[in-house]
Amino acid sequence: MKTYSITTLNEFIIKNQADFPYAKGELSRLLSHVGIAAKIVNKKVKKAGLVDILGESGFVNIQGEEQKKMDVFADEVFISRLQASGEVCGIATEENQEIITFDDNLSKDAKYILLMDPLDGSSNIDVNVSIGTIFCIFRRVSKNGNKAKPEDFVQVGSQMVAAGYVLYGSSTMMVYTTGRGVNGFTLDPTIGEFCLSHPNMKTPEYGTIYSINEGNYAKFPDGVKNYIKYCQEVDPESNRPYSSRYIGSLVADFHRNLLKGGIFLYPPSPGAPTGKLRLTYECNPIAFIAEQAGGKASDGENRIMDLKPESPHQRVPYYVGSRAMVDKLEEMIREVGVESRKSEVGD
Ligand code: P6P
Repeated sequence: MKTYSITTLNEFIIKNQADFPYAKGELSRLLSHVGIAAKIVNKKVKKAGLVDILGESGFVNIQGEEQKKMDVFADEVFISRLQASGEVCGIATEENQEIITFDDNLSKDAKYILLMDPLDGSSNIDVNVSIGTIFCIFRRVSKNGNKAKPEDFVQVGSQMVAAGYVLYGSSTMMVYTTGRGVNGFTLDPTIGEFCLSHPNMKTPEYGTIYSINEGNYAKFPDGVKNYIKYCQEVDPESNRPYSSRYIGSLVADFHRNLLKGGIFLYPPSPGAPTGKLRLTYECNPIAFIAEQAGGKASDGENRIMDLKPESPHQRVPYYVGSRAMVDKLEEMIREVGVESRKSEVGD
């Protein structure tokens, strides 16, 4: 009789823990608790359009309870589940200006910290567009047995121990890496488990999708404008036309490009002079996934995971996806740099 052959998230985590000889299970337990929080958030997100919770705050639901914005709800769920894990001593999230430190005895000795955007793109929930949770995990650099310190939350991205995202889309997926490849799990609501559906994910070297909010085109740096024009001509090497695809939800745009090949761009603009996306809990985790899948993530000149954050909420220009596409964009940004230096010296 054919058995129901699935690999659940927890089974996969435990199986792969064996690959880390010195692992004592802390990271495994932490990742499992991220999965539990994702399932709780998913339950609310999937019915957000009904009477319970809308994307906007300030409404009172039929029980007369003060309604929370979905991202506040998601933030509270992840914080409570992660504290219950006892495996993190502190958290930084987009929803909280200050870092959250746990000083209960269990958590104070924990060796990990976590940064996250609990519900990225939540403004899309009212129009039923996919949204996501983005997270990354570091070892603490402050002394165990004390509260987490600010320096724990501004580490260079290359120090990440794990990173991932949850995509609340047509199906709900959790995609993560611990530095040994990328694996994707799809939630089977009939059994309430994330099941391995995309083992060892790799992104195509080239793609024909570019994702950018072209409403800001007039203000983009010249190198980015030149790259968009390049995408709008048929690619001379492959004779392939490009497609512009932009959902306005980072996790959804990135996930599609990860599978099909493509580049996501969020350049500086007058409204966001250093870019809109946050280095620590949006750009770094997605960059870790991208690199582990064979792709690349840059701020236009530098590897994202080499940047030293100044604060947990620092914003940076962000270009991520198929390696050859990010390379081409960087080349066009450099060319403009050279041209503008030439024009300055009057060559
Ligand atoms: P814009 C959502 O608000 C978000 O943070 C990302 O998920 C998304 O990629 C970006 O902002 C969209 O920004 O300016 O194009 O609406």
